[in-house]
Amino acid sequence: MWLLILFVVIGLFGSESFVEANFTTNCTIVAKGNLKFPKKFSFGVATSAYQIEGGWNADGKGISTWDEFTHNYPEKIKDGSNGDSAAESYRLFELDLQALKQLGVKHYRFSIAWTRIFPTGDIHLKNQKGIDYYNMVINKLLANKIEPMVTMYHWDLPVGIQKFGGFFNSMIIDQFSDYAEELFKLFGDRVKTWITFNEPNNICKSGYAPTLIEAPGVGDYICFTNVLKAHGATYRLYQKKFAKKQKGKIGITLDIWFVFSKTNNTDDVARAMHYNLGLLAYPIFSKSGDFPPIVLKEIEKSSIEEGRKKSRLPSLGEYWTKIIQGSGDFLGINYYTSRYVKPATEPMGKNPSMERDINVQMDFDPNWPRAKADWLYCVPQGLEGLLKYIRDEYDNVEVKITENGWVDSGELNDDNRIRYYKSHIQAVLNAINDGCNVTSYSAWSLIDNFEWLKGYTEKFGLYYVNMKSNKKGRIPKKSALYYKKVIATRSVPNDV
Ligand code: PNW
Repeated sequence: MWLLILFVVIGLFGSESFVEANFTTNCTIVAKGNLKFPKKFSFGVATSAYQIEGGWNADGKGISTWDEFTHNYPEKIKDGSNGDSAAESYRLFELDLQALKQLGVKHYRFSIAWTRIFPTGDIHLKNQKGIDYYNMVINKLLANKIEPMVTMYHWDLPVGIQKFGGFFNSMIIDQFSDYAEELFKLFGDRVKTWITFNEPNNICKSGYAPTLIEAPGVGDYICFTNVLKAHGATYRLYQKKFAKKQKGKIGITLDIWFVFSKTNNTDDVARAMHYNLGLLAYPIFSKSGDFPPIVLKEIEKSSIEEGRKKSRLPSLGEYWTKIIQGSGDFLGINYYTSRYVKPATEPMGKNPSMERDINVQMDFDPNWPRAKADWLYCVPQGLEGLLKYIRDEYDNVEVKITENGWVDSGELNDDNRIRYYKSHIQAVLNAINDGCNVTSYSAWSLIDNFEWLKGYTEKFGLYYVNMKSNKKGRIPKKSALYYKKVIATRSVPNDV
């Protein structure tokens, strides 16, 4: 009997069912200024290789950490699934292309699977079939006037590289920049927008880097440092050997929840932003370089108090500070949601950990409508706030929104996704009207795909894909037609 009651309670309040706050009033934002996006503004969509391609061992592809992780630990994925076939974009790119054309996008952000081109990760062994695949993708996009925006690394590390320690070993600096150099040689004549890393935060901190050893407060900082060095080295290499001829732009994509303070305490907001965005953005985009001074100072102090000889987050040093400072032509931003912050009353998280170092409480507003994922609330004013923060803090650097999207169970009649897009695209337009240097927007995602630890239980696509069928047709959801209208009119139609 008690068990039954427990099940009913879990059923009612478990993560699957939740009270949807009022969308029509709380997922909106007021339009300010010009109602049309500038002519040059580029609308597109984004995907990543492991999440859509399938063909996990097709045509000589090597094994990545995600192949290994999902095969060895299916119980860690919500539905026990994996990306072995996913939406089969490796076999069915033509279907993606039709969807892209139907939407009328100006660019397509996709990622290259390192193991498709270099099966072991090392550049001495090249897989021509993998190269052929990405040549085909790039050429077909260009033939249809769709610009390729290429992410070099979206979490699928070759196991051959992981064997050396992956991002814990500074060898990754050469391993990554060697790989990047090959990509410039192979595709740089046609690809003009490169993103080195997608969300180092997730690479270094969470279950999204499944094979990394957990060592919070130490390992994550080593990983950040190596990512920054690999990024900086790659940028310099491009400038030295390719920029003059290829004339492309190189950036990095960072994920960030914007934060508000209920008491309007600007110090709380500034501290949280220096840790959550600044750790990676400040070394690249600030005038002084290196990690934010407040972060360096606070972590050094805690480290000494913990009885260590030196800081868990050492300065990047003169040599690397110089290489990394200014090593971005644009800042890629993945924005999904926001939080309220206030200083913690009790020490947060494990000792040591980044959570303990930041030591702020994160809260949400019960009025914010929640998506199927327990972390995603609709907060469009957070996107506008974030863009203005970047404008003021980082000298109005060029920003490309590289991801933004809403998760549900995959319904075709997805009015809530439309409401989310409508308000967030309006937030971008408001920010542009207020002088923010935002030049492009990529909706996440073109098609339903493998949502990492959530498998196929959470869907972000503008197009529905029946993962069980062999045909895997792409069916436009209502939101795809809405986004098509946004692109065609360069405005924010009032459909919902
Ligand atoms: C991004 N969070 O990851 C990734 O770049 C995509 O591959 C992914 O499918 C998409 O967002 C949706 O999840 C994130 O918890 C994962 O805040 C988690 C968070 C943010 C971004």
